[in-house]
Amino acid sequence: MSLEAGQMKTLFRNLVRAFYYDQMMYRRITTGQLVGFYHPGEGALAPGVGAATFLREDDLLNPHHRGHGVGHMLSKGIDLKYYLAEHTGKETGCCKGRASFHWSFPSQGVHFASGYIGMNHTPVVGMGWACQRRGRQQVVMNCSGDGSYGQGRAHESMLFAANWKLPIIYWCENNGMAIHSTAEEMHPMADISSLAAGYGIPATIVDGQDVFACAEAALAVIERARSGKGPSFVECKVLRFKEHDVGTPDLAGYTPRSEELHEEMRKREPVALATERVLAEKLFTQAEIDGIHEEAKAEVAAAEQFADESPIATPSEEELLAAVYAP
Ligand SMILES: Cc1ncc(C[n+]2csc(CCOP(=O)(O)OP(=O)(O)O)c2C)c(N)n1
Repeated sequence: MSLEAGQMKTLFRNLVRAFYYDQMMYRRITTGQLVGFYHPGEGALAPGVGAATFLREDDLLNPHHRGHGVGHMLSKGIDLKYYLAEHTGKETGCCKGRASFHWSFPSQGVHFASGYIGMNHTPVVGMGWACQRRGRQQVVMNCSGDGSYGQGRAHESMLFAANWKLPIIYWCENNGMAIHSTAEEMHPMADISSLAAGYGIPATIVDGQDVFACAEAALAVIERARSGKGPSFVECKVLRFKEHDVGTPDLAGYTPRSEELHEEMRKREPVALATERVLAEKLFTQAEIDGIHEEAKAEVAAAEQFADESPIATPSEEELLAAVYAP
């Protein structure tokens, strides 16, 4: 499905916006200005932007945790200042500053976040079933990493989705790593998408560094899900340029990969690749591209100002205790 000029322009803008959000989050976690931890998204933001830019507002989305879903969520039209406020422990956050990196924007189709890898694969079945029963042609974009497909629930989920022809897109952002373990160590097949064949789910593999390729794949599977043909699987082969996360004390800063390898990977930086393409196709002039960067920086600065000027979250003792479950 080839993209129109307007669609490519929107994707380019969203990718640049995601880039500056990610840079800001990384700066803040390394300077003590973000609650919890951060999984750097640098180099890996194109799949999220491609997956979410052409979703409808009433479609359901599970963002992947890499880059804390910033590319996914802003592309779906979510105002990330409420997410940044959450992540800085402020009362104005999307969960009133109680949830650190866990997002929730139910009115825009983003219902939950979990620290439990692969947990998403279970609720998406119920979400897909609800969408099917409502009959409004909504789809469920279920994004997660290669690591999540080691969970048994991923397989149960695909089985249900295939049997019931649910409108679920299994969107795998495969960076070949899960913390320090390689996908090669954890999966017998090089392509995670080969798992989908066992359930009769059609699968596509795309270059996860190329935001346009990701979006073309997304448009095709969104259309398939909307028209009642059932689930699809898209595997984006993507790169992780940095450590797994920053902020978890026993992991912080460590990566088993060399800096030389990261440098080699950076030759396939997605904003640079997209810039080459939009210039080659004369979609934007260099001056317009510079303007897009300035707008994105200003958007991020305004989000930071909002978060920083918001009051700190102050849950009462009763509220805190009400959230404790003890069997
Ligand atoms: C059930 C569970 N096991 C282990 C972890 C610890 N953990 C956090 S992120 C992660 C790796 C996830 O890898 P992947 O899904 O491939 O995404 P990536 O971080 O590589 O983008 C793991 C194992 C967890 N959060 N939940």
